[in-house]
Amino acid sequence: MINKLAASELVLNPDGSVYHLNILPEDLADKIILVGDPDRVPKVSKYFDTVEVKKNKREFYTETGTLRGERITVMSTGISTGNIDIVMNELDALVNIDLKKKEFKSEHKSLNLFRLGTCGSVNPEIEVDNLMISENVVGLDGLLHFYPDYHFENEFSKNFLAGFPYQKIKEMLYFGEWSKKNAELFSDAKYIGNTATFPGFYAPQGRQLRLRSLDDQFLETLNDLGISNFEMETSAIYGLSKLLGHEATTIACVIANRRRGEFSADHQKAEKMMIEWVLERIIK
Ligand code: R1P
Ligand code: URA
Repeated sequence: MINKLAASELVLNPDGSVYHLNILPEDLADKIILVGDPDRVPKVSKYFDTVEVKKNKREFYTETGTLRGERITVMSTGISTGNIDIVMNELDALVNIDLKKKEFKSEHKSLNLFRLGTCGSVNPEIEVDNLMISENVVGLDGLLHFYPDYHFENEFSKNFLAGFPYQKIKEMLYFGEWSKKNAELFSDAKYIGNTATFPGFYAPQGRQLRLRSLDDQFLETLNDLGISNFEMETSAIYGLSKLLGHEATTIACVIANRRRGEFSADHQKAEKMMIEWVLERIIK
């Protein structure tokens, strides 16, 4: 195995920080909250007792501090699995690669990742402004096919593939699941379900403004195959966590019910409830 990484492969800033996240190894806690929206970062860190690091570049905003004596990081990823590819690889490099020597470390460190996102439900029974934990995920974004060592299947994935009718898209599907180690933290969640991650918000999620999407039954078909909700990051977070040896769980507030055509009347309130609910459970 090649162990010394070229400057073009592991790209660093002049201060030695990783290229996009713009942080150094000491800026990162082992427990990390990932949020899509950069504006959600201070909404999380306002609950911290101390904040020692505040850094940013592009859409990647990081704050690290302590809560009830435990070190914790909150970081924004921006939208979509393309960004998650950057976030996951650079987070892993920060803990598992010696950035000065550009060599892999002999000891592996596992990070504990919690995505706090928003999502749209495709089950008419799932009420907006409640929380959904992603137990299984199907990726329709294709990212993990660029990592040939990735393979994941379970009962959910087998049943989903057997029933999936869109032949052109079937080839790009891949699957993942939540961190079983963290599952008990969230056992009292209102909804624990199966998430579909898409490479877009409009036609990929069946929305039609001036352009048509695949078909008018898209939401119903996916719901019949066991999907509860749609969003744009979890497949890559779960897939890359499995490959790199990290624990990951997605918690999202349902802000849209796509089958009923409803959108949250106050999604800021739902977001606040999610942040408090998660912090209560991940830091005792
Ligand atoms: C789309 O509006 C964005 O919202 C959801 C989707 O996954 C996508 O990133 O998550 P966040 O609220 O975390 O960004
Ligand atoms: N985020 C998404 O990706 N889709 C929705 O419908 C709502 C939030």
